[in-house]
Amino acid sequence: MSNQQAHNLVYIALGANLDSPSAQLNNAVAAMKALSLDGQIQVSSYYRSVPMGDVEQPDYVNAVACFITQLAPIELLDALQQIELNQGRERLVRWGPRTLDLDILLYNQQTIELPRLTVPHYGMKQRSFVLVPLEEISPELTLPCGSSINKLVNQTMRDELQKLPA
Ligand code: A4P
Ligand code: MG
Repeated sequence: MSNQQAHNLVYIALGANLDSPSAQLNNAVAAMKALSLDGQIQVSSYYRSVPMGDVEQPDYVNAVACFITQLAPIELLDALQQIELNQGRERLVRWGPRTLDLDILLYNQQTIELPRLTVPHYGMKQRSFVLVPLEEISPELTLPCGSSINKLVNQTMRDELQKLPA
């Protein structure tokens, strides 16, 4: 264990668009429970979203999860990448289709700039499929930059997503 405080509140973006995406997210949530200090994990609804970017590919299922962990940031990244690999993730095309993508959105209120890890996640403030589920689980959240989540989310973003039945 590295020199981190024991209770770190983390937010993770989940995305999948191959091989039964909702089942991929269910499996990822189950796997992430092992990273949670108390075995608890809060998960948003699942949302269907149109692919961002120019690659022709199936629609995504996206969600956001939140839990408390003792893992340091790089340990958390390693653990999430292992879960991606366990679920058959292959890195073929940047922004291309994937069985599972797990991105660290927030780690406490820390700003992290490491070769392998940028937190807050660089794209999060532009992405409806991140902001809408994030607001669902943490409507009072403020980002390290000072923006509050409910000011970042607008109706156009909500309209871009289709909430899937639980
Ligand atoms: N990395 C740096 N910071 C982080 C972080 N905060 N969390 C590094 C996770 N990883 C981070 O990621 C590449 C490298 O980013 C990692 O090795 C890690 O060291 P990757 O998962 O291997 O590759 P990627 O996901 O293809 O690239 P990238 O840039 O993360 O893609 P995005 O931004 O995740 O976009 N459309 C919809 N509707 N929904 C989606 O979820 N996702 C993408 C991928 C494209 N279009 C989408 C969606
Ligand atoms: Mg990624």
